[in-house]
Amino acid sequence: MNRRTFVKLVGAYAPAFALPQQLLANSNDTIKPIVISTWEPNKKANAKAWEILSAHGSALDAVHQGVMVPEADPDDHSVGLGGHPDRDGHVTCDACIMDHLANIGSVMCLEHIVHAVSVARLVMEKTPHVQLVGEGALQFALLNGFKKENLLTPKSEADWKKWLKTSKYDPMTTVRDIEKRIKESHDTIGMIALDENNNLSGACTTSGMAYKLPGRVGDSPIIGAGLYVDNEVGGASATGVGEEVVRICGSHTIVEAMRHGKSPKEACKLAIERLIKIKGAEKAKEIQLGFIAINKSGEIGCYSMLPEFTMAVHSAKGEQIINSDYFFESSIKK
Ligand code: SD4
Repeated sequence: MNRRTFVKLVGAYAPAFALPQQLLANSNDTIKPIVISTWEPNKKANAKAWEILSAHGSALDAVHQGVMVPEADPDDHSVGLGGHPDRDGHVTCDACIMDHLANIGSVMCLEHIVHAVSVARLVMEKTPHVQLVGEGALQFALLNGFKKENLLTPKSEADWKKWLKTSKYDPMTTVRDIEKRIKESHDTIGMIALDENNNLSGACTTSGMAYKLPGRVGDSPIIGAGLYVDNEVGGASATGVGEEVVRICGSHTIVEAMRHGKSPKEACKLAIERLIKIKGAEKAKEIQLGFIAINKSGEIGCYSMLPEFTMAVHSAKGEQIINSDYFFESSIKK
């Protein structure tokens, strides 16, 4: 069985089977339309995006509707409804969206609204601004017909009350939880799609790091950090400890590396290496970061600091899961 047949079989018959990245990344075996997302469980979001792409829809509509799937899922404790709250028990969401014309919109620290990405799209399409935060973002959403809801579910509230007993904020606790969570639910979603008209768009949405300080904003709603798309080059998105993604303008760095000839995977690796250079290996190997990228030809790639990161892909070949290559073998202190 050659590689092409194997990939096709996996796509058609074994959706949960994870492929090593070298089987797909950096290959010339590209295909459009295509959608990629951070983390295996977001294959459900990809499936929604694929419905739109395969019905001749736009990449923008595909990423918008795709990321709404985990936003509405109460069992996803990193996004929208059911997200883990800040240290005071408030679920505050960050989201952004970017299209092929470099139109952008984002909301930060938005409470009470399930679909933060839809508010971000409205910021992009209906205001002269690109970012709204906190109370202002909420007022804008309510004025535009969004419903005020309680995003703290009994499960996320119970987890928070358990955390309150120690009240110790450790971003890597959140990241360690990822390993557990991805087996059972989902995680922060960054999604990029390339449609049949050769246009790229991306979206990213999260409830951020669990038990963060009130008012904390991560990388996910920051254009250039959690997400960046350049329709001439490609797009990238990030997950992991947001402070570190912001430090290196992660997604923009990756797109610029692709502009200068790197493959998507090489570009993701370059961003990881840049952070290691800044932080030093000892500190860097305590931080989980994962990047996904796609170029204009539909070539895809991903790379992470530590093991366990996955990328979900959906195209006419079906659904594929790619186990990301990573820089440090294993470093998380359990
Ligand atoms: C943040 N990058 O708020 C997000 C968290 C995340 O998987 O990606 N979690 O920092």
